[in-house]
Amino acid sequence: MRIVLLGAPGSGKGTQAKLLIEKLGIPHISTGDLLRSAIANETELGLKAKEVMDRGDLVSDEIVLGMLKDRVQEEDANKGFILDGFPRNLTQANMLEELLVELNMTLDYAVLIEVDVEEVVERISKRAEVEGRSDDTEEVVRNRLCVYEEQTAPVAGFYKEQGVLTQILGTGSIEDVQQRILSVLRF
Ligand code: B4P
Repeated sequence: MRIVLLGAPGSGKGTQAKLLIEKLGIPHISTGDLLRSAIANETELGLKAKEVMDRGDLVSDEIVLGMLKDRVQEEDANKGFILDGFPRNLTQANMLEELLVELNMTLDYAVLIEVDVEEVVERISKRAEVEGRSDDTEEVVRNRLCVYEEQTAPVAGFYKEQGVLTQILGTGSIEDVQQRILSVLRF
């Protein structure tokens, strides 16, 4: 099964994906995690990405696609994967479509997790206290939300046209949201 998780920063994509891997037995591929690991390892790519991420902007499509292309071809992704944080704009959505055709794969679900802005800001402020991520300050989060509205929200329309979009209410407990997602997946 191949799933794309969509939603604003802080909507719970990463949180839900980590729970889904246990149920579905497929890997969680987060472009945010791949980028943060490149930063931690101080690779050339990581150094380029850090400045962009610290502003809350999107890293270049080519860099992210390059990382993703390698990751989806690893053995553990043979039976499927949960993509979290990609595609982030319509260019990336088209890139993913071309990549899947090239690899003879199809996408089964695009799950959009919907949470309102103020809740998202509150959740990320809490995370900032615990994890201290440099892009979790209120000012950067507000920019990430603008980038989301302008560039990422239209991706839901792209998948709606393809007939694979499912919208899920992302408020309530983490377990409630998980149950809502599981109730729409056929596995
Ligand atoms: P991401 O790593 O994708 O970060 P995110 O949008 O904040 O989502 P995340 O998965 O971490 O948080 P979640 O909603 O699960 O991106 C970071 C940056 O990387 C981007 O700004 C960009 O610069 C770059 N990037 C990544 N992908 C890219 C791409 N494809 N192209 C270009 N650039 C890219 O959770 C947030 C918090 O909410 C957590 O603390 C969690 O505990 C809490 N939470 C979750 N569910 C909850 C619930 N039901 N109730 C209460 N709290 C909840």
